[in-house]
Amino acid sequence: MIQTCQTHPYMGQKPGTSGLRKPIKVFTQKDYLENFVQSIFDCLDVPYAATLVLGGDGRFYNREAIQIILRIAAGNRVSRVIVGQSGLFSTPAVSLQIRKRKATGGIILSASHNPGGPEGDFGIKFNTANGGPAPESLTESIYARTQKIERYYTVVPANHIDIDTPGSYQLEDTTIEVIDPIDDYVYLMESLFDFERIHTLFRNGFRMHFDAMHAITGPYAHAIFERKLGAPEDTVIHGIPLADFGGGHPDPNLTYAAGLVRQINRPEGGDFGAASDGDGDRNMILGHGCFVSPSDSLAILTANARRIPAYQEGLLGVARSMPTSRAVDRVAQYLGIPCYETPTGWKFFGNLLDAGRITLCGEESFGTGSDHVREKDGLWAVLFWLNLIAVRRQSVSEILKEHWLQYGRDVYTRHDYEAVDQAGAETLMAQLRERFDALTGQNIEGHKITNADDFAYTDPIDGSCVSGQGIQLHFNEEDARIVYRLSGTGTHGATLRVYIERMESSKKRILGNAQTQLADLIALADTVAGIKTHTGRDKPDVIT
Ligand code: G16
Repeated sequence: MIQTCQTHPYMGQKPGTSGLRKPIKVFTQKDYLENFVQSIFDCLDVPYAATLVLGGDGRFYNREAIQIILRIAAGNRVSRVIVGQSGLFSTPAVSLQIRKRKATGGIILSASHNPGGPEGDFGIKFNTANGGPAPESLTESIYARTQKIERYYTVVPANHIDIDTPGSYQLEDTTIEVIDPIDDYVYLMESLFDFERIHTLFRNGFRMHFDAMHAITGPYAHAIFERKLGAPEDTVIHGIPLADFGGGHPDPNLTYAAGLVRQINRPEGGDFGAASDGDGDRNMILGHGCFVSPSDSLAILTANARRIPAYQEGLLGVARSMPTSRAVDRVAQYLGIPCYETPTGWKFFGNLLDAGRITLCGEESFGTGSDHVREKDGLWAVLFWLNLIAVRRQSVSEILKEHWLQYGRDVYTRHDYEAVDQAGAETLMAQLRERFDALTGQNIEGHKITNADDFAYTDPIDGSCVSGQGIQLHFNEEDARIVYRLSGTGTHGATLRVYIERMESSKKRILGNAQTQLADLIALADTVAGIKTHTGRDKPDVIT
């Protein structure tokens, strides 16, 4: 039944920040998915000895893609494929299964927070045996392979495996095991956090709303918050995963989860709000009348880690991506633990976690995680906050305020200009790069640029280097920074991200609105880079 099919390379199958993401219409072209999957197998040492974990966030084309991948796996005589029931797995749950089963790796079908449905996006990424995203060296090899591919292996006839029923199936030499995608994950969470204490919190009337955004975390959230922790039945909203995410944009931020924000801010709206994204690795944390920026969240979790069962021995170290605010650096310094600054992309945390250099890590893009898996983990972050609230018996806003009063506040914002003209965005970046020397030492509108650079990183474990990871303007005299980057996850044109932060320690100003506090630097970011000129936009699409 194994058949060799001739094929031709597609240009541009280059993974970005997190796997290959393209509009669904690109992915469904003849042999497009087949080429990429075969290229993954061609880069595995011995594909026939492999055990793989396979699942996705349930978006449009997920089920068809699972069947195609199973046939290619069988065509390559892969030993075993573990599939989430109905083809579903959250990204952190895949990471957990790879580690638990000592698998060779896993294939995750998701375009994360990008919209789904027939007009939306699809994505695929490969995770390695540590459970984490493939490093750059491997994604480059997979890409190189896609550019030369001439054949792939599959099985005919195209029999469908019953992925809706847990059990063991055989496709040629390949054993396919369909498993419940939730149980092991819930068990892991129970081992990390004080569920009894959180249960008591809910029993005493604590009100929470979790917005699953019609994406993958719905079933996990019902199981954990409502069934395990005793939260009322309406705690999880938009809890049914839909192929088009209900027409929404499953990105847990103030713009795309605005309904949740309004809900929590109503007089009787509840004490705590949280949301996760398409594949369950991102999180947004809200208190009544307050938003916790992901950068502050990482700093607060770090400062309070010893209050949580899994981290009561303390942390080995922490890491943040470059554009994430420096709030966690201040906590790490106070605790006397190392703090690493990595490029954007969870894959850069993998070596530090594996080497035991860090325990927690996080990014401004709503990602937070720890060494319990090798992916960021949305529900983990929500449970951490719940455990913390239960221990400290304080509201989210009280915890946030106390944190700022102790450490100072890195007032922070990110402005996104989405789907702008690619050439214009690249020109903006190129012109900034050419002017580093001229900008350094300049005083513009009362702000002195102490130095300008393009972030480069050498991995302290394997010595691998990457450069061109984002332009930083440092204003050391006012402890401020502006960062410009082009996103590596968009699928239309370019997305320019501008990150702006300044340390504020004056008690009078510490609680102010970030957009107001940073208005001068926001204007300066445009003056220096010519954002309006190059993008043709006079305001950002998303402000975080
Ligand atoms: C991915 C990566 C993250 C990254 C984020 C945004 O997240 O895993 O590490 O911070 O994209 O990247 P960019 O700024 O390049 O768009 P996800 O949740 O989309 O997989």
